[in-house]
Amino acid sequence: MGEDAGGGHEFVVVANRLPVDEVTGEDGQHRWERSPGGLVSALQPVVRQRGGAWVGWTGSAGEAPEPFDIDGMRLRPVPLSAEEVDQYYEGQSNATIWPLFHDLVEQPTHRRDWRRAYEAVNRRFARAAADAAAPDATVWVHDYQLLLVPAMLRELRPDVRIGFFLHIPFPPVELFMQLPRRRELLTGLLGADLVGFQGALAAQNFLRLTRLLAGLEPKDDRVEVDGRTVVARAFPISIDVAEVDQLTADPAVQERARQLRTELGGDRRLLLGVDRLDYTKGIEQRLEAYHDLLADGEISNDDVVLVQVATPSRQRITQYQQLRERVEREVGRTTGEFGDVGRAPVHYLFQSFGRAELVALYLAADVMLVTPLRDGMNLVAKEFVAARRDEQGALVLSEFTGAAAELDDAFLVNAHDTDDIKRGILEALNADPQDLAARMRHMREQVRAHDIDYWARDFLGVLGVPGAPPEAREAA
Ligand code: GDG
Repeated sequence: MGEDAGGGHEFVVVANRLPVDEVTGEDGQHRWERSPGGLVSALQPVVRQRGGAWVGWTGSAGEAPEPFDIDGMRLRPVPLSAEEVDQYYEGQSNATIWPLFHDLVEQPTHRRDWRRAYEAVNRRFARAAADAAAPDATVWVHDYQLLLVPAMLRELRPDVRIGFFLHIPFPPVELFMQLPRRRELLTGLLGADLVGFQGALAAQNFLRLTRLLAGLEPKDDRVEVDGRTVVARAFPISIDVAEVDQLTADPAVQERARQLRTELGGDRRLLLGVDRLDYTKGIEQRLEAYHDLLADGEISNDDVVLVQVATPSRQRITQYQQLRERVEREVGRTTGEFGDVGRAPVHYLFQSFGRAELVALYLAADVMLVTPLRDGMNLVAKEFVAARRDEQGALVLSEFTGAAAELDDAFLVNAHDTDDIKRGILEALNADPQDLAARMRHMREQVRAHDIDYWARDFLGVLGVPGAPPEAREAA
């Protein structure tokens, strides 16, 4: 089904990671489990329905396993050596492109050996995609680790239709121009027929760059390259609303939310942050704002408590280790100055939690703090809104997230300005409940009408592939 005689696939997803995690069973046997997450559950029915394949890395260095099937998807692992993990993934992807595309929140490192590894690995992914694709197939490439793949793939397979989606921001031209080999990166993206971004600004930055760096003449949302048309548009990504609904309807999750509130001090208002421990997420500024509110006497440890979940991430990169130290120092400072025995002002959790526990936290919170310095979208903000079927709770949201364009009923703040974060928190804490309910209602309508399935169908529709109908998803 969906495969031609040569074994090619009509639809191929290409992403740095395969949608599986390796788990060890009680019998000591290794097996693969589909990874959780909205992107995987949105794409799985489309891939399955079309007899499609997913090309990506398993997450472990060394030889790659043979292709295998999971949930109706053919997975085609791409190998990465330990050195390539260092240079392509942690180096060029996460220590060069990631900080530069996030407005230089941290200084990017430029290294020739990283660039070389990035190019070699991108070529390997492009070859794997070319091998997987049937004649005239559609290939959907994802994210900043694979910016060169569209052009490399087009060279190998001019017959296929290529979509690319960037999950992180696309920087202003002046920043992009700082990248060594910037021209190749732009040319890489221009190999696609459709380049999708999280927001309109990113798409504009990209189109402007095609003029300034490649001398092209973009018009509206498209640009002609070598007699082809490349469309660049915003497709704001979203969440699996049905999954959140299922969890919030679960009595065990609701009970857990009540329990969390009691344990944290029933009468205290709960402020919540949930982020990967990443310097783009503005965790330090948020903690500083909270500290200053306590120091100014605007809030008191008797009345409020902050829970900050900081999921471990990219721990081998120095800047992430340093961030962790700074965050933990700030937590210690605030606890030391304002804590009481048995009553801490901050609960800092450097751990990863299950989905049910996260949703219980969303349900328990009075104020959700989402204050990145720059973020492509931010799914946590949308998950919080989706979880609040009670129409209670306030969202303090950074203007520098993609989500702010859609969730403008949040308490929007300039996350670079601690005073403005303080203002946002106080406004949220002191807001009239009716005002909060009206804001939450609007935000919920927005998220429910634009979930992850909508996003996938929208992108694939513009690319010329109808997305999976909702029935396909239920049958999955
Ligand atoms: C990139 C872009 C864009 C967090 N802690 C735990 C956990 N999470 C889940 C959240 C949410 C996801 O991880 C994080 O998504 P974000 O969008 O907030 O951030 P990034 O990881 O930076 O994602 C971003 C996104 O791609 C999609 O395009 O929005 O801008 O940077 O779903 O709930 N999940 C579990 N345990 C945890 O401890 N299970």
